[in-house]
Order: sequence, then C-alpha cells, then structure tokens
Amino acid sequence: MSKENLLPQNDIHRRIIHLDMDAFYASVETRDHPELKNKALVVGQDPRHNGGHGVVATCNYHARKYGVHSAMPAIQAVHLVPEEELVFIRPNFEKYHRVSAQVHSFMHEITDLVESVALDEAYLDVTHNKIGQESSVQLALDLQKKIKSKLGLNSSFGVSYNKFLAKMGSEYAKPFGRTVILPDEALNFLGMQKIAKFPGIGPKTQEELHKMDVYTGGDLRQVPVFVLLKKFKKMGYIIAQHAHGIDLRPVVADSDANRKSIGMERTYEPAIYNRDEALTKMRNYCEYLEKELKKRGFHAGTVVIKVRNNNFETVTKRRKLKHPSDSCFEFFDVAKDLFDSVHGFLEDGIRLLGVTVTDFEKNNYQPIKLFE
Ligand code: DCP
Ligand code: MG
Repeated sequence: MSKENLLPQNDIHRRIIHLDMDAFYASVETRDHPELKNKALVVGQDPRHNGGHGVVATCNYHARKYGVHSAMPAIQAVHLVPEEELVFIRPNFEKYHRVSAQVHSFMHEITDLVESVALDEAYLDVTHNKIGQESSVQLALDLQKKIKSKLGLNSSFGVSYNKFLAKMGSEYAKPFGRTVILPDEALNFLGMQKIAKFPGIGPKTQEELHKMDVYTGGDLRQVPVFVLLKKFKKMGYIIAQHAHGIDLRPVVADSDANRKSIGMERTYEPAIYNRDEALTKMRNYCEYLEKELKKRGFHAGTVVIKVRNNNFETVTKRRKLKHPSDSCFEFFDVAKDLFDSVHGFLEDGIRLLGVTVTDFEKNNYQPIKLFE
C-alpha cells in the first residue's frame, strides 16, 4: 500500500492562530519591576536562602543565555549566572491568572473559539471571526500589538491551517515574533525542522528515529507511513500525519459546556506544616468552587484533593459524594477527610494543595423565588 492512502485527507481551509506569551511569569515581573530590566531574572525561590531547595518556574531571556531554563533546580541557576546579575523573584500566581484573563478577553473580542492550553498559550480558530477580518495574519498582529500596548508584554504567534503548524510556528517565532505558514509552504517549513521540535517526539523516539537516519522533518516524510505506524503505534500515525502537514483536530472552545472539572490549587513557599492552616486554605478553595458551580448551575459528584510535599511527592485522593452537590460545606467535609488520610506529608511540609470537583450534572431545580 502506498503511504498516501494510509493518510487522511488534508484540510487546508481553516485559519488557526497559536499565541504564546514570551517568558510569561518573568515578563510580568520585569514589567512590574523595571529596575530588574537588565538582570537575569529567575522566577522561583532563592535557593541561597533556604538550604538549596526549589526549582526554576521560568526565567527571562537574559538568564536563558546562561543556560537557565524552566524546571531546572534553582541552585543550578546560582552556579550558571554571575552573582551581580542574578535575581530571584517569588511567583505570584494570582497576578499571572489576572494577566491571563486580560489576554483572553482580547482574544474573545476576535472569536469565542479560543482553546487555552496553559495560562499563557491558546489556539484561536479565526476562520469565521467577530471582526469580519479576512486576514488571519492581520488579526494576529493586532492581537499581539494590543497585548503589547495595553499590558506591556511580548508574545509570539504562528498562523496556519491547523493547530500543530500554528504551534510549531509560534515556537519558531520566539521571542516577540510571528510565523505564517501557508498551505503550499508547510512541507518546506516542516522539512527543515529538527524532529525534536515535533510534538510527540520525545527523547526516546528521537533516539529510535536517529537510528533510522531520521533527523529532520524532511527525513521523517521519507519514511513510509506503515513503518512509523508499526514502530510507534498510535503515536507513529500522528507523527506521520504531522510530517505531511496534516492535523485535523478542531479548536475546542473553553466554554463551560466543555468543562469537566473545576479546581483550585496553589503552591506554598514557605511550606505549610500546620494542619489547621492547610484546612483553612482548603475551606477557602471550597467556597470558590461553590461560587463557580452556582454561576454555572452545576452540581458536582466527586471531590478530588491533591497534596505535594517538600520532596515533590504528590498524592491525589478522590471520593464520590452521596449526592451531587454545590455546597462548600459538603466539599470541605470530604476534602478534610481525604486530607487526614494522607499520612506523613505535614511533617515534610506541604508545598502544594488543591481541591477539584468533577462529575458534573446540571442542577435542574430552580431556587424558590421569595419575591416576584
Ligand atoms: N512554567 C512552570 N514550569 C514549567 C514550565 C512553565 O511553572 N516547567 C510556567 C512559567 C512560564 C509559564 O508556565 O512563564 C509558561 O510556560 P512556557 O513554557 O510558555 O514558558 P515561558 O512563557 O516562560 O517562555 P517562552 O517564551 O519559551 O514561552
Ligand atoms: Mg510562553
């Protein structure tokens, strides 16, 4: 069988934008502390003040020049960057959520077909948009400009006919750039990319592919589809489609209808060693969950908690409620029970706590109207 008829029919008629904020947390902090502009800024706790603990959440491009990157032990940044240039700043997640919401409000001026992947990253399907603008590139440029002028932040975007190409484009554009990949340019663009840049090709798959003399997207496209399929199963088929510029996944809007859970989690520095303090946090989360559910008219059937200690051990525990509910008291009762069933974490210090509710059903009764 030839490779062509193993692949699905391509769709080149959609217009997709992928936008990703540059060095997101670090850029927000630089904006709010202009005196740090010329420093190597690392978001995370300073390991020199806590016995060498912690990891880098992210860092600015100046710090990246020294080889610092996300998820690296913070102490390594201390070794890499000259002392007089290095600044650690504690993350302020509430602020990042606020900025993210502002970015999203600009996106929703263009379309409601916005699919968030992370706080700082989203896909927009602008094939049909609220502005009535034909040029998806113009829409993306205007969005990027607005984020810069209203929020003082840099972002990068890719525009193409599918999600995977748009995302490859925005990665390629970083920092503060843009990549437009038209249908007849896609194979050229992909051909020159290293396979490590393709989603789904991790270190192990890379190694396997290198053994087959496959280093670039161009090499990858030469490999018959059935070979990739046989070797890498389901993922191989996805990789094969990518090599040919195909990705048929729709942009799925973040609307309430698509939501399968609502949760709240926070990291704590310094860590929490006290049960009452942990429970107070969880009670606050439950109040937030009740508010969110009431807004949407949903009841939740299951409560899930997540606890992480200073050694980065993480447990999640879940329990089904007797009846679906939107009451913070009921959520908290269960969350407290689940929390007490996690042993040994308080002693090590808790650095992350989360409560999520899931298994939604529509709340069908109407509250009684006391006054007409
Ligand atoms: N983040 C984190 N831990 C990671 C990766 C990321 O806490 N391992 C956080 C910090 C980032 C934000 O998520 O600011 C967005 O992640 P990105 O991977 O998009 O990284 P940046 O926006 O920081 O940099 P880039 O310019 O490469 O997008
Ligand atoms: Mg980013």
